[in-house]
Amino acid sequence: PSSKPEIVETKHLSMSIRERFQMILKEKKTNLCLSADLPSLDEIIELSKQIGPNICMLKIHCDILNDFSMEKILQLKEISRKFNFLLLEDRKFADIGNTVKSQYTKGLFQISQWADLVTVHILPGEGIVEALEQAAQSINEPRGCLLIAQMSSKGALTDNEDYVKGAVQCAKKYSNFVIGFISQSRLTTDNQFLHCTPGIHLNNTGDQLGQQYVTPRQAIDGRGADILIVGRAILDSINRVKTAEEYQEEGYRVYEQLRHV
Ligand code: UP6
Repeated sequence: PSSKPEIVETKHLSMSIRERFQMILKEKKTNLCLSADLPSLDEIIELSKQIGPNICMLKIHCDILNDFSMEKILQLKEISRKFNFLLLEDRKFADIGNTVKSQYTKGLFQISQWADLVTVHILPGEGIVEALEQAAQSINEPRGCLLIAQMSSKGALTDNEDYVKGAVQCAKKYSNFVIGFISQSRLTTDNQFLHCTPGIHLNNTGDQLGQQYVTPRQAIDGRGADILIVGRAILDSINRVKTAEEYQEEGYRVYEQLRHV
């Protein structure tokens, strides 16, 4: 590796994840998160080199990969530093504090070693966030999480006022570690929390398994999204880079208009 990524990395180490996210949004003019739901980490690595300039974040599911290795994931981490995007492991933690602590730091994936951010269900109560924050303190790099307050899928049981209120309360209490939400609506006027919204597609309204899509404009305008999480709309397109550019341009234009950045 050249010395350039090292310089970038040092700069990032002194910033919180929240500060880094805001800086990336403004500097790169993108609020696009690619959901790289592909079976091969090699393919994700190649794609991330091409799409790196267009995204603010890359989201993966490490447990769907057929070629996971720490060596490869650290390579992806290096690419994320070079192209200046965040790495989100969409682990959707959902267990008691003591268990998630191990799931976060141990096992084959050692998620805490490489993921800037992870997704967390609030279902078990705030102990889950407390445990992850505690575990993250053993890593000497900034770490954070996104609380799953609402889901995009049909019939989601998160569609409940008390549930969402609980998520917002928890985010405020642990605001050093919780930098935002996975959401389908604007949950708080406190703009330090980023609203990240999956279920985005310009051409489809859903899939056969309950996924529901809205357009980038509908997500940002109607649903209060700051960050657009886009998977198959890009992955299944004929030219992934060109499609990513389209979602970046459309997404950031609407975001600038509506959030006055
Ligand atoms: N995701 C959702 N909805 C949620 C939370 N997470 O779709 O409420 C995740 C999925 C997938 C991605 O696990 O990785 O976002 C959406 O992919 P798609 O754009 O291909 O539908």
